[in-house]
Amino acid sequence: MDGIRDKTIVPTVDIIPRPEKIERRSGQYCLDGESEIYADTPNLWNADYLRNLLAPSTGLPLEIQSDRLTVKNGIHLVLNPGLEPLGHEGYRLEISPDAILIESFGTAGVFYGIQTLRQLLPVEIEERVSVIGADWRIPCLLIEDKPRFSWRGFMLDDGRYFHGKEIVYLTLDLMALQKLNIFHWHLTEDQGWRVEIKKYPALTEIGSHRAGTSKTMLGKKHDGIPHAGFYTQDEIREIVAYAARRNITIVPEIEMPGHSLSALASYPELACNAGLFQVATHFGVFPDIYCAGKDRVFNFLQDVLDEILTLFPSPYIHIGGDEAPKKRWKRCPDCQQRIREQGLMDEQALQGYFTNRIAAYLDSKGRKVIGWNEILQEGLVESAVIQYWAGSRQRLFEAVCNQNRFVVMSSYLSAYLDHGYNLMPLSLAYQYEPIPDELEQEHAGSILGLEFPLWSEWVPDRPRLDYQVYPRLTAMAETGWTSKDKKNLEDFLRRLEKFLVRLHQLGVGFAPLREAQPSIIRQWFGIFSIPLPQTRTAR
Ligand code: TNX
Repeated sequence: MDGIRDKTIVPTVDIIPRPEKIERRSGQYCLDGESEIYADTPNLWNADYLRNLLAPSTGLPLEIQSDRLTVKNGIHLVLNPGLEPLGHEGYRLEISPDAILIESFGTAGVFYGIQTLRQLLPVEIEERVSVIGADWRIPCLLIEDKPRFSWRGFMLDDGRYFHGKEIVYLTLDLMALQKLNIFHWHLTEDQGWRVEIKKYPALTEIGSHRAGTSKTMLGKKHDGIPHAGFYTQDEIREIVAYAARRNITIVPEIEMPGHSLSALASYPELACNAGLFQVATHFGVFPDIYCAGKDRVFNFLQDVLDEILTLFPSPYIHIGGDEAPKKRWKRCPDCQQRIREQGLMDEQALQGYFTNRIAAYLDSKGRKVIGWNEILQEGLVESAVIQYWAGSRQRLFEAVCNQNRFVVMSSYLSAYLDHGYNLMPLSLAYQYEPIPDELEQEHAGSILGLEFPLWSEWVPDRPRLDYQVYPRLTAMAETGWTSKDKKNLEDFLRRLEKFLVRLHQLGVGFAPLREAQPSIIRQWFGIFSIPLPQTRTAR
């Protein structure tokens, strides 16, 4: 029959990220026509999620029951205040021959228990059509699990290329599978503005289009193929809700003061010298940035952020801050006047003023600012979080130790998914340790976690995206969740084999292991090469 497959299914225990504690027991639970789901009221949405996950491939009714006592062969999803020590994301999963119990202190933990249960089932569970003759058996066991870090992030750069909502939804689904909980959404860039702002329609009418794309960093010539796209506010609201159901916070990034040519092309009066700006057609760092001397720039940014705040409930708002050349500010009378008025040392300090003014605004709205490590300057609001990517580690440690600042680690050399596998092979991705050795134990808690950015200069489409991200993100997800002493590369690679079959089943591509783990010679060679611009299909 069309769309139906015959399978013999064998249960194994290969979970990524590796759980804290697994205790195997004898026997098996069998998911069958009798099986029902019970959920307490806070977990009803988890019950729906579970049913949608299991019903298509199993073809089973899996009714959701509200009376726990009458549930047969049940999967129980419940809160248990006694599990507070595991935190709101930790969970307990007990599989016995006649019932499955997933319990947690919070609904997020129950959700993660479901993700673990999913990986205990054969990969055919991911089929979206009914698999005939399957035996949906799960080995009996007890798992107790909790994450190491509270910030387990992935960043998608939608500015350089607009990827579109299909990719975003899939990304959120795959993040959930890997127990990642922060989706950092880089929405504005020199090459494109990707979020509808009602008060400033030109941002998307003009700023979301570019005339073409140059395949070299310096190239002034481009391919003449227009590229465009943005998310409407309605789409964003749906995406944010979809993410929330998967325990994912979306942290939007509105870049400032640099990487902002698309905004200047739309509203040239935001630059130091109003001129004819164009949405960038090549990549790199551009001298034209928001003017720091004109108050209208701050009014504009506050208006934009006001709309962003209504769309994104995230406690954190990312304001970029990286790679802002000071060339224009040096010659701009308004910027120079601001420097004098404020008694600032130089243009570097002017960026500090810029950041602080925006950070104070967001702080007054009850949101925390996060920015790339360049925002770390004198007077930065206390609550601002630093995302470390490059630069002085000493400064970072001082901020942690003297100012009690929180940090998210995304070291350029070890966490960038846009880098080639020669430069960052899978084993290096797996071994990335976000708590630096130099940091005293008492400050380790200041590291909120880690994040893996996918900058997309060379990522124009889905096959390339899959290839860059997988399997490295899977390795990094284990670092975000699993305690350091439980991590083991060999064991991970063994579990990964099954995980890759699951990705394949989900229609997701990945770099084959021989490319993800290149020889030492190729790795050395990689140090001298930049990521290749051409697209390669993953499968
Ligand atoms: C640096 S990381 C950037 C990005 C580029 C990336 C390419 C950071 C804060 N800025 O604008 O896309 O390198 O790897």
